[in-house]
Amino acid sequence: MQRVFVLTGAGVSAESGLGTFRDKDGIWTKINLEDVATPEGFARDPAKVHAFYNARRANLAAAAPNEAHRALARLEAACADTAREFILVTQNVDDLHEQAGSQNVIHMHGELRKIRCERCGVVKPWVEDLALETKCPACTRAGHLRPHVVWFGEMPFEMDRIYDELGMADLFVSIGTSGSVYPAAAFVAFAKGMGTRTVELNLEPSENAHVFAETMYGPASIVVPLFVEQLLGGDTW
Ligand code: BV8
Repeated sequence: MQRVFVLTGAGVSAESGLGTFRDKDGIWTKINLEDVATPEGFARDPAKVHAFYNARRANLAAAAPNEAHRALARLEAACADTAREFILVTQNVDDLHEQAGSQNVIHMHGELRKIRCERCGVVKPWVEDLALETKCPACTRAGHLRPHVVWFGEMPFEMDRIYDELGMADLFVSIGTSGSVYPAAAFVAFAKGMGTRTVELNLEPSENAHVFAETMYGPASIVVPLFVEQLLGGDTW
């Protein structure tokens, strides 16, 4: 096995204290995603959207990577040591993978700790609160800054590169995602169609659990290190 492709979702950061979206008490059970995760919602009430992401930025400041994030960083290092390719595509906007040491990461839904100016196009790291009157650090105009995240109805980032990598992978591992948001939810069927080994690691079966050749259920901080140790100790490594 030469090329590993890992997809993660909110479940990988759940034990770090960041909320998931569709579980019981999930984020979308408390706030209407149309109001805070769509361009229309932002146009309608930008202050509400800024408050939503300011609260999540504050949560992230208090969060730390868990054993699942660390196990994925170990897997990436083991690939580098054995001339294997590794890519981590995450739906998450937190930077816990990077904090744990992951390097080759694509944030297909953007990043909570970055902002984008819709007037001048600049993208900048940002950890404080954001408000309508915040001035762009580049063009200095206020009223045009938004979180650098992908809302519903917007095109996820780096899709061409993602499909290239997916087409070349011989192992596809999906971790901590309900398989309910597209196009990420379609990756496993694409990988399976390419003859790739497909593995789901999740707390419970996702919406597309039936597509995976192999599954392991339990908290990510348990099943991800276990899977990585089995992989690195196995005869295909
Ligand atoms: C687009 C923003 C097109 C940042 C998010 C078919 C094809 C293409 C599109 C669509 C389609 N059908 C519908 C669509 C539209 C839409 C969509 O998929 N809607 C869904 C609801 C049906 N998709 C889009 O709009 C996408 N854009 O397709 O554009 C286009 C084409 C041309 C031109 C322009 C546009 C954009 C989708 C991105 C939206 N942005 N986030 C933010 O605020 O975070 S999505 C949001 O959901 C988050 O990013 C989140 O990561 C993502 C997926 O959720 P999960 O990560 O899976 O989280 P969830 O809570 O659902 O599940 C958690 C899982 O973890 C559970 O399974 C649970 O069991 C498990 N778990 C819990 N605890 C643990 C655990 N596992 C392990 N250990 C634990 N401890």
